[in-house]
Amino acid sequence: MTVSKFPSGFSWGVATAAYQIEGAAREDGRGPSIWDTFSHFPGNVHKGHTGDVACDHYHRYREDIDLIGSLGVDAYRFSIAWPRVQPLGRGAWNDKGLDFYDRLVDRLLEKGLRPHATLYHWDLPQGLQDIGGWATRETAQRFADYAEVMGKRLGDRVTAIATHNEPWCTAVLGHGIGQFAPGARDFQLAAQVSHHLLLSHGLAMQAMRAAGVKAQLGIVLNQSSTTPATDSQADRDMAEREYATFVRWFMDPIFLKRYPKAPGLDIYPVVRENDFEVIAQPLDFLGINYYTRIWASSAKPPVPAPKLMGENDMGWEIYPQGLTELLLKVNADYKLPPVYITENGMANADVLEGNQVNDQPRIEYVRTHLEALRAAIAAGVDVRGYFYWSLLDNYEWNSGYDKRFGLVHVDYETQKRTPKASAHWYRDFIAANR
Ligand code: IFM
Repeated sequence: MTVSKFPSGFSWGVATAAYQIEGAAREDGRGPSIWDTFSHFPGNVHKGHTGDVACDHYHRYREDIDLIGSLGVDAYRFSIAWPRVQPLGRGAWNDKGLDFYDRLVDRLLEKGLRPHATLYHWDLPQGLQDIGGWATRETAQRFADYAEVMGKRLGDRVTAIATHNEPWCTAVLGHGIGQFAPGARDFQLAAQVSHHLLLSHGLAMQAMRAAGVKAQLGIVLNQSSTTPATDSQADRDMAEREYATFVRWFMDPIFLKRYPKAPGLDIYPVVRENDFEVIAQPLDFLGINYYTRIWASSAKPPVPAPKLMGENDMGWEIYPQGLTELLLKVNADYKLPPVYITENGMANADVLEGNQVNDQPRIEYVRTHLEALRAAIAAGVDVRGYFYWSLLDNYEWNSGYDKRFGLVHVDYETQKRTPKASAHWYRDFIAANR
């Protein structure tokens, strides 16, 4: 162990999301989401995989929570499937869906685990998509209504509620390049969607505060440090632009009441008077998801990133010091609330051999990122917790089930869970660093 102890009270967790693990897609009154529609459309997802069954967590949540307990963590981050609790995204609520999250939260509390809920991890009710989805402002109000109901229902028992997970993905991957649901390809639309997501975040924060929700309230953003490939003006401009569209695009409205400017950045949404006042609600916490850095090369063909520490099974460069660089930069640029690292993890080409998975690359990934995190904390960034992504191997969106991020291996034929070497390592690391 080369990392010295983390601050007292530091929270250790694992994270998941509803569509990636729950399955039971058509059970107990759950409505369809845009991911059901998207994943069933031929050609959208690797091998045509869908989240219909996933890890069958909806039926196995009790055993899965036991598994979480066995990892020695104190917190669990999960998301609520909006169409499970409100099948059309407006109008009637589904008691069976609401009961599921009640039982999940109660079971976590019984096991001494702090629940961290996320309201939106990409599974918009298809009923809302059919009347415009995130392209319309009205969806922001529907989201605030949903947040208020869930906040009242769970807010006295969960530690934290995040409005959105990674709105950049919803906007850009979902509406700019069509890689994610709903599969639109229009960057002007993606900008407008990002604005409606931010607005929905602000309205949801207001609604939950007005309802007296006791949980910590915040948002989860995916962020990266950015490195220009060379010292050329073109590469430096590109790095500035990429950082602006990835990180500042969401941070500036929330903390500074404006969209960022950067060289060559010329697509902006329509913003109405007072929108930034709504968006810039005070946060109890900021969740940051960090996986890799952005390498900015304007050359054609681009200068490749050096990838000195290799890459993960998604092809993403492993660059732990980017986590330190990022945290120090955002801490200097904004007046941050307490931060949680709400996701960090590695897809690895794991092999199950003799009931064991010896995933040494994942252990090295986590170890080096925790060193980088420790360095940021030592330099003054107020980070309160770390969640490994993910508890289980699961449905990796358009990559289907072939990419494995879990600390726990899942055999999708039998649903057998097998903790990997990294799960044992994480448990020992936490025990040594509490
Ligand atoms: O699996 C995803 C998760 O849903 C959101 N953050 C990144 C993870 C790995 O790609």
